[in-house]
Amino acid sequence: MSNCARPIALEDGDGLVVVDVQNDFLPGGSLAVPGGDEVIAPLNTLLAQFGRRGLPVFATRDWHPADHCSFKARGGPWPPHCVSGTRGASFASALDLPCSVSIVSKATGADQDAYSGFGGTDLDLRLRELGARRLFVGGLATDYCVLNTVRDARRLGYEVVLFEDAIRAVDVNAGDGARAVSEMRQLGTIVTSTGAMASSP
Ligand code: VGL
Ligand code: ZN
Repeated sequence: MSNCARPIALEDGDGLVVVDVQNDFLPGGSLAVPGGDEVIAPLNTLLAQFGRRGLPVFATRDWHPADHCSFKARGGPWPPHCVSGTRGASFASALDLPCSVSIVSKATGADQDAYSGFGGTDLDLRLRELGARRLFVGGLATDYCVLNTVRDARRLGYEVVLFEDAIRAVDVNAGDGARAVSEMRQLGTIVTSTGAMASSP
């Protein structure tokens, strides 16, 4: 263990939420997040642990039409990214998602953006149906979709465990990622790393 905190053991009611680990957010992608590929190994560790316990796994994805309002051509802040059905929108092939993964597509309409996995989706309903009360979160990007997903999760009453080794920030402004992590901590999120998981070697 790298810290002195009690190890985290998975329990019934835990759910893993993998946020937007899509090719366009990885190095070489159209909206590449620096070090974005580094989240894959720690997420695979969590995926294996959730798989062994038979606990539910959710994967959110940005799933935009080609004329999405967040794209520069329409006056938005971003280059085109995660256009539905393209390779850039596919989950990273190295990410070990199980066949049973519950996929949550967001910002699917041309005039609607959503950084949160809960925004305009049935994620909350699906989590409740499966009895999830504590969400383990990692993915991309810390300062956009991870932050907004965690804000909504806390507002909706979920416990949240955030894995610092399994997130990376866009950092449009220096420090955005660090500020996002402190806000999430302030909201009552447990901020830890995959090394703190009880079953890790
Ligand atoms: C995201 C910018 C634009 C994200 C999505 O997944 O964090 N960032 N669309
Ligand atoms: Zn987007």
